[in-house]
Amino acid sequence: PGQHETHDFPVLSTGPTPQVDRSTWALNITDLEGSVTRWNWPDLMRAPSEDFTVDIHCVTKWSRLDTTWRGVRVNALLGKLADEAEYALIRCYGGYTTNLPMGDLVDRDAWIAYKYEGTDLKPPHGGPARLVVPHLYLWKSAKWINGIELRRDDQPGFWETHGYHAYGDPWLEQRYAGD
Ligand SMILES: Nc1nc2c(c(=O)[nH]1)N[C@H]1C(S)=C(S)[C@@H](COP(=O)(O)O)O[C@H]1N2
Ligand SMILES: [Mo]
Repeated sequence: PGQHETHDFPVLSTGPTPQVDRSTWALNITDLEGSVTRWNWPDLMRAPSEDFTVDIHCVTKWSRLDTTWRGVRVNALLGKLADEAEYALIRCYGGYTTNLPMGDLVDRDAWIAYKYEGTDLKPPHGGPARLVVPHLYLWKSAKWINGIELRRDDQPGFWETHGYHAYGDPWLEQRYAGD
């Protein structure tokens, strides 16, 4: 509801595009005790990956249908760690953050994507790797992801502290806090 289809792929970033090299790329998973499990690029490449086709919905009212990606399911990375946490705070190169309930990362479709339409994900769209969570507004799909912090509480991220909805279900038009 409230969306229109676009055939472009607009770039929406709050700051400059970080230049992240695969040789130094890392994804740090922090558990409730503060222990960090670090995934580097070869680790990510060894994880089970899959091609997927999804519709994406930006809160600025464009939707793009049938986008094709390749990536690793978040639940394949988190494993049992997910059981102990209620929420996740996602951290990115460049400082962007966003929050999600843990169930949305591990019981629904959510991937760390590194290919888009058959080629390496370009830096403006989040390369080397970004989160893709198609059932929520696209601001939850953090570009240049480098951390998943497991939490007991729901800590608002960047847009969530600037008036956007804590959850962001596009089917319910949860655009802004209070929607
Ligand atoms: N790190 C980071 N991730 C981000 C953003 C950002 O500014 N920084 N913008 C979000 C928003 S508001 C949208 S709509 C999508 C846009 O993704 P795109 O630029 O690939 O279209 O990325 C999301 N992920
Ligand atoms: Mo957005």
